Amino acid sequence: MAQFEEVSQKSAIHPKPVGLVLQYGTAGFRTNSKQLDHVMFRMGLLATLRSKKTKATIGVMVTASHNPEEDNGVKLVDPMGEMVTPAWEVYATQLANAEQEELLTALKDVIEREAISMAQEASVFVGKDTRPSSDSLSQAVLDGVHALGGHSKDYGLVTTPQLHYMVCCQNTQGRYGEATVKGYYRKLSQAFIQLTKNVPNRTDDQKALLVDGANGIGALKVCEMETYLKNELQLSLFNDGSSGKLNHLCGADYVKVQQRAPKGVEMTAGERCCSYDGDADRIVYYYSGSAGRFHLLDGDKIATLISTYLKELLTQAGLDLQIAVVQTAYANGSSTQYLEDTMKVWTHTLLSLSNTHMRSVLTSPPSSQVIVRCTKTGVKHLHHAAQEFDIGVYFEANGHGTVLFSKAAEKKIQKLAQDSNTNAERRRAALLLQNTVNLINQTVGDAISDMLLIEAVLAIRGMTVQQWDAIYTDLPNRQLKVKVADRRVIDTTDAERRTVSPAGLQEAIDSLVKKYRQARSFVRPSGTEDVVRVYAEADTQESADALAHEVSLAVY
Ligand code: NG1
Ligand code: ZN
Repeated sequence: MAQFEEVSQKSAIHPKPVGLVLQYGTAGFRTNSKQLDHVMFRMGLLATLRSKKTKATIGVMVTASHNPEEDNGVKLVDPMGEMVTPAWEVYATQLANAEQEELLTALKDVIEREAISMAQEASVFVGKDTRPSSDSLSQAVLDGVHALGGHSKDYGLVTTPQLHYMVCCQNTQGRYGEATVKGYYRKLSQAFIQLTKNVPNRTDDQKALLVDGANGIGALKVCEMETYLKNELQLSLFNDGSSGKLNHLCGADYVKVQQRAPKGVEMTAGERCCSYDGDADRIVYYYSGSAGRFHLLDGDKIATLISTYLKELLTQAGLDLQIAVVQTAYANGSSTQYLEDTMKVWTHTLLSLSNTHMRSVLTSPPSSQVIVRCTKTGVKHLHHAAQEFDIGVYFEANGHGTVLFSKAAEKKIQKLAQDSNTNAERRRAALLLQNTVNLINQTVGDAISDMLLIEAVLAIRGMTVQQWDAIYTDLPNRQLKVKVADRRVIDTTDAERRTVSPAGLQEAIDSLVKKYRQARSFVRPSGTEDVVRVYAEADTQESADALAHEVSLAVY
């Protein structure tokens, strides 16, 4: 067939280094950019097949997120803007690792197994981050799409969540928004302005925010967005990519793991600051406290802030919707405890404090607790778990996350917001909820959208960053990376909180943990780097550091 001839010819321009084996990991393929040309071409092919199979537009994002500038990577985006379904991750790995002469067989194998009609049209959206290698690598993706006769739209430089958003908009015929970067800015900024416009006496200080753009795509895009925000948020941008290297001594991953401020951000005591990662799907906040002490507000603190805000609005609106927070093993023990225990008490307190008028409008008392779930690392797992609830707030501790609303929940909120017979307080809460839904990029974690949401919540609740930080106190913790000969010998269970192999490792960890107070530790092989990650927390920083160190020695 002519189509396959074209694939043969074009694949010769994107040859696979013999013997190279790569894995579709936690977030797609990721390695040194020099090893990825053939993978990109083949992901263009696979995205085209996925599009034919789903009869929908598929996304391909060229990025290696928080990895060093020399690396690159690629991830596929499914029709609703979510991560590609696991079965196709397997195909991705098979296709990427097929030797040059086996490529057509591997491709035909996918076509056959999925019973794909090759006559079906295909459409693929492509985006890339600011890495020097992203230009040629995204071109390789486009070559793959065209080799199989697919249509493509090249969005060029966009954040990962922007590309997810475009795919979702396209496949919902605009119901989610307009599939353009401007449409994205308009939707989010309108929602933000609606949310904050009635907040009384917002001072310039309260509107000010320092942003570390990680020298990446997020810096570029937040600059483009700023005019749409009409001074309702005043951003001071650092690490904007004009001189520094991507993710080098800056960005969300650096700040979270090193627990220190990024290079180049001039912060004064008490100022709110945030850092994006290299493709702007993660965000963390921080500030400098008294005596210059660094305070981090990570994904767990973000999830807590957002879920308590939503819970409060649901109570005020009298909407009985179930709300869950989904975390991973990396969630700080204090955050889990706060959500499981304190939130219950908090909701009861709120109910008993509410005025009689408010209580009388509650059709049924809202469920009193926020449900907390733990999944394996990787947004796809959290996203999936969050879909089971009316409202699912999911965040990895590293700041990667978003909020999902079920269709039924969105409808209830919308109905109440439009009901002119309802009383003013309930309606106000419903309108706030409606604008909150519009502000959130539900397809995937989004640093810009999350930033706007956090800023809106702080403004509405009249909270300072210090008050937010004081909701609970993090247990001191430490994350370490350990290089081992083969990280895959480590196998885990219980949402990665325990190891099942190699034999004896879990017992060794258990006995080390027993030596410390309020301690917890686990290890797991990274899905994005060739390392084993070690996590430890305990009552003091010294204990957390010592435990992490001892556990790393047990991993060797
Ligand atoms: P790995 O390398 O599998 O730990 C890291 C992050 C994940 C996720 C992915 C994708 C940690 C501990 N792990 O995965 O949470 O964000 O990268 O970016 O932060
Ligand atoms: Zn990222």
